[in-house]
Amino acid sequence: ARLGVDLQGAIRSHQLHLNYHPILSLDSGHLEGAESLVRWNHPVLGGISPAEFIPIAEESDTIFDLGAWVLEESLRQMSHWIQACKDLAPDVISVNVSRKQFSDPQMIENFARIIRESNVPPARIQLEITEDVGDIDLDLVVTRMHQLKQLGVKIAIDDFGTGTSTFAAIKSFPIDTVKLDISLVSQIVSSIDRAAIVHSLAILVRNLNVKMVAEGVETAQQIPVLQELGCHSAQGFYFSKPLDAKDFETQMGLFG
Ligand code: G
Ligand code: G
Ligand code: MN
Ligand code: NA
Repeated sequence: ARLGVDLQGAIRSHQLHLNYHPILSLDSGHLEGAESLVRWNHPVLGGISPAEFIPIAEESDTIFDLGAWVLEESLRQMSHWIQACKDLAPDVISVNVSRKQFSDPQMIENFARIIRESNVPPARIQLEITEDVGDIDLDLVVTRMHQLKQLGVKIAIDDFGTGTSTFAAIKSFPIDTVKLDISLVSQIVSSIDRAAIVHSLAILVRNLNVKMVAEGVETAQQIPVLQELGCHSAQGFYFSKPLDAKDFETQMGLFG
């Protein structure tokens, strides 16, 4: 509860910042995207992981304000990169959206305003949502996803292939991208069964004309296997850790 109270203040007093994780073409190395990841530097407790504070924010409506802040800040950064770096900017900024945010009656109104005021072309914005919507009504999520699509943004399914609802998600959601979960990617080299699952998912995804991105690539050996399985985009510690904006600019060569 204490962290929940601190979090409201953290948003107001600039204790939050974003890191960016590069999404790369496995074939050309081209910078296809940047996933923004929130970080909290607590004045007393130090760095707190989003794995810890996002669930706390989700227990109250704090996630609504946090989600709005993350979207605004991601788009402010992306707008800067587009203007300052031109062709060297990432193609897409990918922003995590908590399933709980879908229960916010103002969600679409707020997202529409933030996107409009950002000056980032909506086609260069991707919203990531996990395939399991939990206790949020599936019909509500589907309706809101269609409303988001009408704003012109891309939708990605995060943690794809792990949940209990992989097929429901791919069938019901208007998706552009699936992000293959790290738990599948980590085992494709060692487990024939896992590779077979990824292969099947890849066929399904390709037939639906959906882009597949591998998450959590950690070794060089995984790359040819992913390409063989039909996955041509990836992110992971093998390429880079999530970076703050300055390091992202330097390491991704955004200024040439
Ligand atoms: O970046 P890291 O591995 O510490 O992230 C841990 C978890 O927190 C991941 O599940 C990630 O999706 C989630 N996360 C990170 N940033 C955000 C954010 O801005 N919004 C939401 N909803 N989740 C985030
Ligand atoms: O749930 P989501 O996919 O949004 O989680 C993103 C988190 O996954 C990021 O916080 C990032 O730190 C973590 N991540 C990204 N690539 C790797 C990787 O190669 N290995 C591990 N262990 N974690 C990763
Ligand atoms: Mn994600
Ligand atoms: Na994931």
